[in-house]
Amino acid sequence: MDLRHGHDPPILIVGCGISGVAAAGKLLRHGFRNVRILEATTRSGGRVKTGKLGNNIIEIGANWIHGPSKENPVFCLARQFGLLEPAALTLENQVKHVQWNPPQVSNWFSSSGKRLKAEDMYPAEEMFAKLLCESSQFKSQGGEPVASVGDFIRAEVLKRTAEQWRGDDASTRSLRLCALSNQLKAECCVNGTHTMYGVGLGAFGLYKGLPGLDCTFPGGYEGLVRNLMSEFPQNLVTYRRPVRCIHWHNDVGDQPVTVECENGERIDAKHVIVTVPLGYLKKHHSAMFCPALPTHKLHSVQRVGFGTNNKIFVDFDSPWWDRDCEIIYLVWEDEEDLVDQVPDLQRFWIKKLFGFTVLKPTKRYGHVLCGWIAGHESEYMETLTEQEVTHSMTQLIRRFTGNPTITPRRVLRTQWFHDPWTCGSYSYPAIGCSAKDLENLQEPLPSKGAQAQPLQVLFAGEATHSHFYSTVHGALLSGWREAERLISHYSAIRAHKPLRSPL
Ligand code: 6YU
Repeated sequence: MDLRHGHDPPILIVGCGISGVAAAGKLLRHGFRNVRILEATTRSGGRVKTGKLGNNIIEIGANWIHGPSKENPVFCLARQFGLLEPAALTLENQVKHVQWNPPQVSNWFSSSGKRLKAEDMYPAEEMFAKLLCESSQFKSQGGEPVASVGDFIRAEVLKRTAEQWRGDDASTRSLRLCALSNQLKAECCVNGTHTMYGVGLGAFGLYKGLPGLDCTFPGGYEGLVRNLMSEFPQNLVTYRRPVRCIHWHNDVGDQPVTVECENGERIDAKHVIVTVPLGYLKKHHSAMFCPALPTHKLHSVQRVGFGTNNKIFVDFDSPWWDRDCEIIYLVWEDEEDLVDQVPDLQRFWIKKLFGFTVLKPTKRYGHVLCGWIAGHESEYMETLTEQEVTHSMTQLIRRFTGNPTITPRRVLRTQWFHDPWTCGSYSYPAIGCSAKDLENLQEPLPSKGAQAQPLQVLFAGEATHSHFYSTVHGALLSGWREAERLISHYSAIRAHKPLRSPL
């Protein structure tokens, strides 16, 4: 696009996560030069955040490329930048259809300190995977039998276990039911929800999985951000510059949008792309937009869910799990009732931790497990001291293994709910939300009614993607989408008349 000097519209991007970086990159590639990112923190990447545990790289935020195959732009870019291991690049890896529950080598332990046989638990795992798959078939068509995925699973489990597990002995049957509660808690982590009883059955199928066996970045996910930003001009991003309020105009006039920062600075722009997380928007929308968001958009901000999923890394001198183990499940023997929430946060928060993934390869990581915990229990965990979390993890592992001597070397937990610029982990389709809500979240301001939409405020970020919400590729595509919206806007204008004023 030929945007002559002085005719280049000032574009501000709020937030330097992957969606902000993607939007800026595309605009720059199309000749826009007057682009600036305002970022609240001291770093780029947002929820793509790589950290260290001792000498090891760990992911504080996003872990995997979900569905690494040719349709996934994160995979394509990572391949292009040379950030992946050969195994992830094979065609075989890219065609595997595994949804988000790849069959993994699992070790199972119970709350009375027993090692459970994986083959005894397999019927529970299989039933759960089938029910999840069925839950995603409703696709917001209305007339769902029950409101939530949790309710659907519970009702079906009651029916199916009565038939399918009739011949099994009572204790195996009871353990399998408890294992189903464990799977519900694991699914809370996948969805970033407090409870699967809050995930809408109609909307659950809006999420689209891509083929390919999930893979990681051996050098850290942040390598993707660094590569994407490598061609950015210096000073494109202003760090430590939180935006307090966006003053926009509910008409089609040509006045600038004024962005007011926390430090009092006011910056005029022709267009503002807002990429702050939905959790942040839920909490701060009333201060952040003047005039306020239109009602339909605000209702969608409130209806789409945004929950918490945290990790607790635990480092050991030696493993207490099998050599080939990829995932460890912890089954509480008093949870036959398909529960995924605890009655008393203070006393029982740790029961929400469903288990651990084993960081591989061992040669690189040593013996490090990553525990997963979602929901209000996870948010409560964030308020405890590191010593308290370490103590609870030690007690938990000793109890489930029956080995009172196991002692972690180091523990590190994430705190996404108390991160003031994120306020949780990622979005999910809550009860009552539909495809229309995701559409509303991506709608620019002023709303469609205006004949010639001036595109004052645009919205990107993972929660605005219609079917890849909650992922890095969804966030990236949403940034490209909003950049393209502006690119086509100017292509259309230029087809009619040359650009005059920068504002
Ligand atoms: C993925 C994965 N993954 C684990 C954990 C987390 C997330 N995700 P950003 O927040 O990045 O950027 C916004 C910026 O705005 C930020 O820098 C702020 O500082 C800034 N800001 C805020 N307020 C501001 C202000 N006022 N002024 C200026 N700046 C401001 N995704 O693909 N693989 O393995 C995981 C995981 C613990 C926390 C993840 C994963 C989610 C991604 O990290 C996330 O979507 C993107 O990074 C967001 O980028 P962004 O640019 O939008 O925002 C039905 C069904 C569904 C099933 N879902 C299946 C998929 C499950 C997802 N799985 C996730 C799992 C893990 C483990």
